[in-house]
Order: sequence, then C-alpha cells, then structure tokens
Amino acid sequence: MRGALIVVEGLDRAGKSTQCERIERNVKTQLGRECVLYKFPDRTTAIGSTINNYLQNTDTQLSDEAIHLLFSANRWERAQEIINKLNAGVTVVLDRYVYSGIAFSMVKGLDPAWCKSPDVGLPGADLVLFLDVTEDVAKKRGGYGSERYEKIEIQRAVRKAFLEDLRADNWTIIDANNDLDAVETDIFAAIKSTFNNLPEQISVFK
Ligand code: Z5A
Ligand code: MG
Repeated sequence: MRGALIVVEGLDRAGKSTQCERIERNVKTQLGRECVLYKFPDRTTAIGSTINNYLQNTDTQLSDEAIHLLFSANRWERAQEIINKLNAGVTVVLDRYVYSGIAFSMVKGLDPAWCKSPDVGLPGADLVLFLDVTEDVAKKRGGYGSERYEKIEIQRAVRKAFLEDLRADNWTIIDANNDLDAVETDIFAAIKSTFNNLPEQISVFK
C-alpha cells in the first residue's frame, strides 16, 4: 500500500507545526507506518533562502508574481522526492502546501487561475486538514510576529480565500480552538478514515 499525502493548512498560530509533529508520531506509533514531515516554505534550499529573506525583511523588493513563482518552485524542488516516498509506502505530511501559495497571492489581487497554474502537476493531497482558529484564540497564543504577512487584515482575507475559494472535497475543517489533545484526536480520526479509503494512484494537483 502506498503512503498517504496529508496536508495541514491554516492561519498563523493555528497549531499547524505542533499538530504535524503529532501526526508524524501517531502515524508511526498507532498505525505502524513510515512517515516523514516536510514544511513549506522549505527555507533550507537556495530558493527557500530567498523566500526567507522576503518574509523577514519587509523592505525586500520582489514583485508579487516573482515571489509567487518562487514559493511554487520551492515545492517543485521536493516533488519527485515526495512521489518516491509515497510509492515506497511512506506517508508524507506537509506543513503548508499549494493552498497557502494560492491564498496568499490571491489576496494581493493576483488572478486566482494564474496563481494556481505553476502548482498544477504537483502530487495531490489525499487529505487537507484546515486548522481553523478564531482571531481571539490566535491572539492568546502569542502576538503576531514581524514577518511580512503577520497582520490581522491579511490573515482575515487569507482565511476567506481558503474557506470560500479553495476548499474542496478532500478537505476536513478542524476546530483548532480546542486544546492540543482534542485537536490531535479530531485530526487522527480524519487520517484513519483517509487510510481506509486511500485510492491506489497518487493524485495530481489540478
Ligand atoms: N506562504 C506563502 O505566502 N506562500 C506559500 O506558498 C507558502 C507560505 C507555503 C510562512 O509560514 C509564511 O509563508 C506564511 C504563509 C506564507 N505567512 N503567514 N502567516 P510559516 O509556516 O513559516 O509560519 P506560520 O505557519 O504562519 O506560523 P506558525 O507560527 O508556524 O504557526 P503554526 O505552525 O500554525 O503554529 P504552532 O507553531 O504549531 O503553534 C503556535 C503556538 O501556539 C505555540 O506556542 C503552540 O504551542 C501554541 N498552540 C498551538 N496549538 C494550540 C492549542 N490547540 N492550544 C493552545 N496552544 C496551542
Ligand atoms: Mg508553523
């Protein structure tokens, strides 16, 4: 049986990175399957270092189109590796993926179809977990940082893009306002059901 491609999306402070680690652990220990975790942007590559510079230095000049294509290229850098893992039976967990890429550029006013096109052909998710958190709860988890998109108006617009424009049949919305263990339990239920209905073929993002 191939591995599953599980994507975790959500706003700043939703708990994505924390839950990705729990997913990796639970898939290994409770389901007895190999599992690896990738985070996008992957700031460790040459492209990722340009992205990191863009996010951390708000005076970095790059057109919206150029940074959009770099985020996508950063995913393509890992695409073949991800496919190989899935085929080898390894489950792959992604901390942000194409949906973040599209949502953040859409809210800047770029054409949604154009935003989607560079990601078309990437390995497709078997399950997208959207960790939904209210503004009040996110605020209590520590103030927004100083990176480029960490502003309430942007986060609000991005949430709308995720839920109204990008949400699809392979999505499960998770109430991420609950405590860590409750969120973990809800996520694990969705993952078990994904494994029970896993198609033979890896899908392709369209
Ligand atoms: N971006 C883009 O524009 N285009 C793209 O293609 C991609 C990304 C892929 C970098 O993201 C930025 O890049 C991002 C989108 C853009 N800009 N924004 N916003 P990132 O992934 O590096 O950063 P982030 O995900 O936004 O922030 P984060 O702080 O890493 O959030 P998180 O991973 O969701 O949260 P966390 O680290 O797991 O938890 C945060 C804190 O809350 C921590 O102290 C936890 O212990 C606590 N926490 C988490 N869950 C709970 C619960 N349930 N209860 C209580 N406390 C909790
Ligand atoms: Mg994170």
